[in-house]
Amino acid sequence: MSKPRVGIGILIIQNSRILLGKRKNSLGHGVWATPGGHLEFGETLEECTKRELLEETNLKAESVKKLWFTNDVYAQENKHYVSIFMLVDTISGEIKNNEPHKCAGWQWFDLNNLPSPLFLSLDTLINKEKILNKSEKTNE
Ligand code: IPR
Ligand code: MG
Repeated sequence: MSKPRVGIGILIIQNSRILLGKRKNSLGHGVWATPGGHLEFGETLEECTKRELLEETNLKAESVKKLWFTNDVYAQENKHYVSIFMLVDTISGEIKNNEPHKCAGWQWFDLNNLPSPLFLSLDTLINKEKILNKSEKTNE
């Protein structure tokens, strides 16, 4: 039986807007998710955050903070991830869709008007754990 893996979700929030992309992967195809991906062997959470953000969006994370975690079973895909959400409040560079085979494109969404459906771990974070409270929503 396969074991749970660790995923990193990267929250880029500016002026009450969050950066999301529509996934084209097998896990969560067609749903809206933050940048992020698998923690590789030996990586720190900060290294993984910086690597995944650059790989997927071309953005450089200048500051990285641990925020929260979720524990999710993706029943349809028979996968189980603990996702650690990292908050990146300072970025540099120009946003590019570096992995068009995995993401339809990156867009900013108002935190009070998010698209649907959300990727399971992000949905858990926002709607079950209620972690993105007013203070994060107004992080400018
Ligand atoms: P990669 O590593 O391809 O970016 O993985 P992902 O985007 O499919 O993310 C998997 C982990 C999730 C649960 C955050
Ligand atoms: Mg990814």
